[in-house]
Amino acid sequence: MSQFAPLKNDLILRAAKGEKVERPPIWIMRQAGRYLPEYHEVKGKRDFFECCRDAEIASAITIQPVDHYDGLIDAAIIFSDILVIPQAMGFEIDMIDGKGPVFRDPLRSPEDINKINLKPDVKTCLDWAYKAITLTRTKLNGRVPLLGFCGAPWTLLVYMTEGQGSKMFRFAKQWIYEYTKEAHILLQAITDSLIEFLAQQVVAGAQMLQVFESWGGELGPIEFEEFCLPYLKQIASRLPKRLEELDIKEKIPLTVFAKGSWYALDDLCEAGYDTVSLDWTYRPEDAVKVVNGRRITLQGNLDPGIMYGSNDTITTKVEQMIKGFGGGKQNYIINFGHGTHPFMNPDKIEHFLKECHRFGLQ
Ligand code: 1CP
Repeated sequence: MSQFAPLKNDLILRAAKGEKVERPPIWIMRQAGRYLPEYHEVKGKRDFFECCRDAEIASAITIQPVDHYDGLIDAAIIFSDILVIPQAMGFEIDMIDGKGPVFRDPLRSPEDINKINLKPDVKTCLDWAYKAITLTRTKLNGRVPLLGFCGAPWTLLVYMTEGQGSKMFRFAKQWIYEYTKEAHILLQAITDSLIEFLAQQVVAGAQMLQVFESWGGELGPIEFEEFCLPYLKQIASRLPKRLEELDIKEKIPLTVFAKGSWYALDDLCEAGYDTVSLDWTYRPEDAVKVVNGRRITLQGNLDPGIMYGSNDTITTKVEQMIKGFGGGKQNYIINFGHGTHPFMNPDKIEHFLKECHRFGLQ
């Protein structure tokens, strides 16, 4: 018997598996975070990664949006970051207020690979992440499912080589175009670690998983096929085998979010994922056409910037979106096309969520 309480709301798991649902489930990328005053209260002056590593704090922050929007949100996502895999491989990262993550010693030439650990023991060195998941799932007490996640290999290669977010991707591009062989070695090593990391998150209690390829759109279609897709496919095909080895019996839905890679939607539908998450550059009707009856659930895709519009605008856009995805009673999960921003008004988000419920039930 499971150590956790039975789920009272399993809408998102049913939608991800392609079942008919009474309304489309909703969660929001970066739903825990800086736009919520209670986040700042709990975080205080503590370092970001210190909060992730403290199971009490991480679980409290994870549950904040579920409490704040009581009954309006259908999943929690563990408070952590995609950069914990680079940390496991030996990178030191500072989270700088107002700037984001900065790596102390990014990879600038193939020899630099020797400075990192390509085969970290992610079960041991990220044990804090699993403890946070187990505690959060216990505290959630079955209210909504808990999502785990990771960054995709190319996106993590970008951070490992650039050292931070980028506009020009000078170093990441040098890796793929000049140090191509070594870039593949790195991507493969990251992939191996990610599979174990995702599997251990499930062992700890994660009930659905998302892979964030946030920098996918920096590559053209041909490069996406070489540097993203094969690794995304490996994750989807090897993870279930690893979960089987770990004696996980239930099916764990897997989502891929490749921001900006609109050209890859057809390929992503064949990549082994249950759910494909879309940014706001897709017209929902067009995405549904590309899916063309395949057993894929789409997730997305409201421009988060719409939260800066009036409540009436939000209402109109929610209606358009849900209609565009065919009403949302099957194969659809509502989300933003990317994460919340720190400047957003929590009340606007509440209006968004309520309108999603209203139109989703129609
Ligand atoms: O509710 C949640 O979603 C919280 C969990 C979460 C997730 C899923 C956080 C907390 N980060 C992420 C994923 C993440 N981290 C991604 C993929 C999603 C996306 O594209 O946004 C990426 C690219 C990162 C890297 C990262 N971490 C950035 C972006 C840097 C850049 O390149 O511009 C930033 C700012 C962070 C820090 C971070 N992670 C999470 C939060 C709440 C914050 C802000 C930290 C703070 O100052 O309090």
